[in-house]
Parts: sequence; C-alpha cells; structure tokens
Amino acid sequence: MALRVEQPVTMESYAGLKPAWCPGCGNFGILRALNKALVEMKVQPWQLLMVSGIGQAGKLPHYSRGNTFNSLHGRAVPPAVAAKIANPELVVIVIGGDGDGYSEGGNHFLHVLRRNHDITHIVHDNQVYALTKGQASPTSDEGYVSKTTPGGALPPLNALGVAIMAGATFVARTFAGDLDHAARTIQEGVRHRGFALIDVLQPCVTFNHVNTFKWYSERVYKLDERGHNPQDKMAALEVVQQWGERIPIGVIYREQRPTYEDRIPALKKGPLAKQVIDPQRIAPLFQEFQ
Ligand SMILES: Cc1ncc(C[n+]2csc(CCOP(=O)(O)OP(=O)(O)O)c2C)c(N)n1
Ligand SMILES: [Mg+2]
Repeated sequence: MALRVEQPVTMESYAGLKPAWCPGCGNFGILRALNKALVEMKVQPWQLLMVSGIGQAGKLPHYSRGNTFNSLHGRAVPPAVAAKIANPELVVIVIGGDGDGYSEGGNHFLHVLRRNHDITHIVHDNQVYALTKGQASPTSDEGYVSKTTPGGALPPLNALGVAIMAGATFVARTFAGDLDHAARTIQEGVRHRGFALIDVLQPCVTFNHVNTFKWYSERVYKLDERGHNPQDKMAALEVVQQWGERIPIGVIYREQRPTYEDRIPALKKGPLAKQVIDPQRIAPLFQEFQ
C-alpha cells in the first residue's frame, strides 16, 4: 500500500515556476488569491486539478502546483467536467481569460452553466485579448479602441447576466487588486456545491490603458456591505446591470440545486477512478472493436 506522508499546506506548497507575466499584471493578484484560498481550505496540490485554455490567464497553472491540464483556447471546460465525473473527489478549477471563456469558449460556457457540474470557473477578466497583443474582447467597454476596433468596440456581453439566466448556481465578481476579497470569493466558489463562476476584474498593464488598477479601485464597491441577498434572482439581475461609475463585487447570485454528478447513478458507488474494473464485463465491448 502506498504511504503518503501529508505535509501541512502552506503558500510554499503552491510555489510553481516564475511567472512570465508583465510586472504589475493583475494576474499576480489572482494567483496569490487562489493559492491563499487553497491554503486556507487545506487543499493539498494532489487533490486539485486546474484546467486552463490559452492566453496569459491560461498560464496560471504553470505558476502554481497541482494536477494540471492545459487545453486548447476556449476548450478548458470539457476536460474539466470529464475529470470531475471520473473523480468527484478532485477540486476542479477552470482557469482562463475573458476571451477564452466568453468568446472562443462561448458555446461551452453557455451550456455548462445549467448542467451544474461541481466545478469552479475563474475568469481573469482584463477586458482584452492580452496574449495576442490587445485586441478587443467580448467584455471590452463600448468605444474601446484597439487594432481590431479602430472605431471603438461594440457594447459588451453581459457575461454574468447570461450566466444567471442560463442556470448558473453561483455567480460572483471580485477584483485582482483586493487580495482578501478575491481569496474569500474563490473560497466561497470552491465550497459551493455546483458550478461556480467567478469573474475577476484584472487590470492588464500593457494593453488596457482604460480599465486600470486606479480605474477599478475608484469604482468597485462590496455587495455584502449594502445588504444584497444573493438568493434573490431579480435583485441579482439588477446587480449585473450596474457598470460604469459603480461596479459591484461579491457574491451576486447563489442557489442550491443537485449537481450533475449527483444525478449519475454510476457514481453512487464512489468515484469511477476508484471503482474496480471487472475485465470479464468489458471484454465483449473490446471484442466489438477488434
Ligand atoms: C482556436 C484558437 N483561436 C485563437 C487563438 C489565438 N489566441 C490565443 S490567446 C487568445 C486570446 C486570449 O485572450 P483571453 O482569453 O482574454 O486571455 P488573456 O491573454 O487576456 O489572459 C487568442 C485569440 C488560439 N490560440 N487558438
Ligand atoms: Mg483577456
């Protein structure tokens, strides 16, 4: 029997490669907040699976520790849900950008919301395609000028509004410039049983000179201080329409529903990954393909 000697989980447990992000990038705050949340929840790196797509955000798993799967651009969700079905004991976190999640991966995003897989999706929302050098993304502010939008970007996608209407059971926004808030929000998302979307306002210091640390800091306010009830769907839909002078952060919407994994009869006996495979039963299946 394998003997696993558990070490206490510390920030050092999650120290990965040296990040190649620009100095001052908002991604550093998200990386730190995620690690802080995992340490506070005492999640060991071997209990974690981070699945990312492509982009600056998608590099995060390289700079942390745990099981990782670096998928294609916009395609992090399918391997993440597959892994969660195979082993529901894993803490599964999808990590990607606004382009990755809301644009290239838009179809997966739309449909994963209502299925309520017990995974967390962290979107590094810098309102720009950073890795490919600053094109407008689905969340760029209207009028945002970039090489692809010389006349200014069109009105943005209200991704959090879409998430609530498409059946997400946990929708939150936080800010990369507020470590404690971001770590707390990530913890709440991971602890939530079901699909948790966490949109993180992430300044891009190189390409987005509009939505800067200062710009966000002057606008964000915490919902919990204002008595918002996240179980009130209509109130949540009001909240997601606030943008501009005042930008709400915190848990916007939350409901309890059975998860996708709860509905799979084969998982009642425990994780597939730990069930004993009877070769006699699968032999006829293999023979079909010979
Ligand atoms: C299928 C596919 N389409 C396009 C690209 C090019 N591409 C790579 S990253 C990216 C956008 C990244 O933006 P975002 O997801 O917001 O991440 P960020 O770099 O801003 O963190 C694009 C268009 C790609 N690699 N694969
Ligand atoms: Mg981006």
